[in-house]
Amino acid sequence: MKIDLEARSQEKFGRPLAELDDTTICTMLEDIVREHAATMPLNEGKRRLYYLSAEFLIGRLLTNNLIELGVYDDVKAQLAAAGHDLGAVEEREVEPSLGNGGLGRLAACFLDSIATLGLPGDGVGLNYHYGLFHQRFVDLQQAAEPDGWLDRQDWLVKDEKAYTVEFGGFTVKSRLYDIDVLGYGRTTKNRLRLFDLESVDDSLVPVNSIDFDKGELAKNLTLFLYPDDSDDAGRLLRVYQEYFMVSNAAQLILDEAVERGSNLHDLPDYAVVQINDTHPSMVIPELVRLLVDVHGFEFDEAVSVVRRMVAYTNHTILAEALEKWPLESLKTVAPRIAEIVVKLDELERAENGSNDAVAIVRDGVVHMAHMAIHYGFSINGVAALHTKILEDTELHPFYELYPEKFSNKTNGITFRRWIMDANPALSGVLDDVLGTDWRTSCDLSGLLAFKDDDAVLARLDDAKSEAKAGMREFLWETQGVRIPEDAIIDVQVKRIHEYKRQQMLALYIIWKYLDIKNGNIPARPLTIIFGGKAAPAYTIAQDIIHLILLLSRWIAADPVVSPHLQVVMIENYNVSAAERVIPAADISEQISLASKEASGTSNMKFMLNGAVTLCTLDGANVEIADLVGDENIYTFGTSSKEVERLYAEHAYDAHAHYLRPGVKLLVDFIANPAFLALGNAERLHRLHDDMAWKDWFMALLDIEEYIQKKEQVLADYENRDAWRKKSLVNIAKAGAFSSDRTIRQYNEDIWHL
Ligand code: GLG
Repeated sequence: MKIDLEARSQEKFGRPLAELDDTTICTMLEDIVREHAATMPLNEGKRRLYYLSAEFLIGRLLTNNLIELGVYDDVKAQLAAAGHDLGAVEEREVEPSLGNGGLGRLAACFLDSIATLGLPGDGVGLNYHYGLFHQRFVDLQQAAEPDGWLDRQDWLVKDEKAYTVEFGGFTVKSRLYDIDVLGYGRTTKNRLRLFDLESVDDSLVPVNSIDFDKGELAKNLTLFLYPDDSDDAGRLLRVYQEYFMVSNAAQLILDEAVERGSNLHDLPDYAVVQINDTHPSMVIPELVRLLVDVHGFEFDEAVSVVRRMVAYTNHTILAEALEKWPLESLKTVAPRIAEIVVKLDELERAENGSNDAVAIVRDGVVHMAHMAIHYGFSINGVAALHTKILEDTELHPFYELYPEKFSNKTNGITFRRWIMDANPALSGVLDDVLGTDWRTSCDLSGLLAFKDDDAVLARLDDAKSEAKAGMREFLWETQGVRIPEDAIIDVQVKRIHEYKRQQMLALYIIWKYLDIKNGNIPARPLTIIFGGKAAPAYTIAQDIIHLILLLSRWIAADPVVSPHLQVVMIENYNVSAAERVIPAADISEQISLASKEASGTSNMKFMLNGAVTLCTLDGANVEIADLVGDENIYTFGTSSKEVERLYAEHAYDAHAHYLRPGVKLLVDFIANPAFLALGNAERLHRLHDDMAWKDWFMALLDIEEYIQKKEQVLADYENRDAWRKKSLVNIAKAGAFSSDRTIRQYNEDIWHL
């Protein structure tokens, strides 16, 4: 593709490029890319993949698309010649708010890889007008505000397809919007299909508040991702949303299959559906419903068709995320779906001998994951350890029934965004050292040959410094925070959740603070960076944010400690912020309680960008540790086997751990009088007591070993030569975590596109 920005500027605005402002240029570039993408044909193939997901955390698209189209450098040069900086232009784009955490970002990386491999496959989800929420910090606490991204975006294109969705008692019409998904170096494309409500009403949402009228269903279904589910109205709204999503998706799938020549009896030859976690699992009864009620299939045949085209990915073993809906709710939302679910349950009981442990409907509750496993042909976990836990414990009865359905697909990340886009300095070094093949092969192992090459190590080090400078600028401009140039950058960015144990890193900060107070001055400053949102209804997670913000302020105000220790919490952490902070990190904090983090994907992004991992042996950390070897990673903590035993035998005694002198000192610091005076006493007491008495995710079990390990990491950092080698090995081994690899595996084992 050829772009002439000067000509475009004259033609559109009658002015030279030099005179346009950044926002205008940004929109102009988006228009150029969107118009070009509109002319690109879709990836073709008899069978098409539909990746159904409640979330697609796609991030800004402009830079990424320019890279995919191979015109990034040219555009940058044309802008520079006219006195503009593409970096500043990129900052004008508003990040779409269609996702939440790892699951949504994984879906986005997958779309990129599916398109890059030229496979025919679309994402299908919802067009949330206010996204999850926009996080602000007010009085050292999280405030959640509507994220009005939609007004200012330029990528959605209206599709002519539209459907009717029938709920119990009322009917709504949908609208479909598409975002073109380009692949690296490809001339064909896929799409992200986002359904919206025709009768949606943005004005239901007050300014600055995410509380809205949950009753007005025909107007509110697509306003927010994961509306507060702490009460019945909120939970019911989620079921309505999910049914709206899958009913539209199922109608689209049948429609397009017929267009491609299917007679629907052969539907599995034309479509395969990947259910991303349980949110879209009602697509199973919905497909059955459409085949039976609209297309005249016998129930048994409809079930047999659906069974051959639906696959399910499990992303967590946390009970709170394995959805269970009251059958009564389904009856309210979609009575016919409730009927079909009951029939599916009866059929399953007849086939498998009515075993309550694997039942779909039990005591009036519908177990969505169970339905997806019985009526899908494939179930996969997202890292080797996670899949093993599914097979051996969490889903063991299912594994006994259907061992052939189970497989592992270790997660991956797209190198286009997480290195080419996010870290141009490092990409440049890799181009020079390895040639540009790595950009498509994602094989970085050639770097290992340069492990003892001073020049290459120095260049990698320069790239790290450049990334750090970019991050410093970003945090200064967005939050007014200054980070010392020589600081070690230690980062934990992810959703705030007790199992991820941000509270344990907070305890380390308290320890370090006291240690410096005691006169142990570190060799160089340490900057600890957090980022992440807490679900508005998740009180303890909010309390953890409060503690972090309080520590940040407290330490910054202490003249003895602040030159050596700094705590920063990124406000409204999102993909754009991740692209700034991950390339700059020296230490990657992956400290979840073993067995609880299914995979993690930030661990892979940090590694790819040369950070060294400090971790428990959880999720994909286990695979990272195997790849890089003991000398290039720091592991600690109770093993997942032992953690499982402690839970099973109710053998973890939080209070006994709290009472250990070194530990009590740290936990009690949370509720020290000065903190109580400066912060929110209720939050601090609650968090303190929770840790002292409950500590469900066993932070106190691992805290001492964690502190020791971290001190070792900091000491080792001072051996600059050895550290640079560790960093190089981490980059070199990261090829295993390219999402291209993951998608090839999905395609070979499950989709067969
Ligand atoms: C989940 C898990 C993560 C996982 C991600 C993608 O908690 O460990 O990496 O999905 O599979 N809810 C999530 O973000």
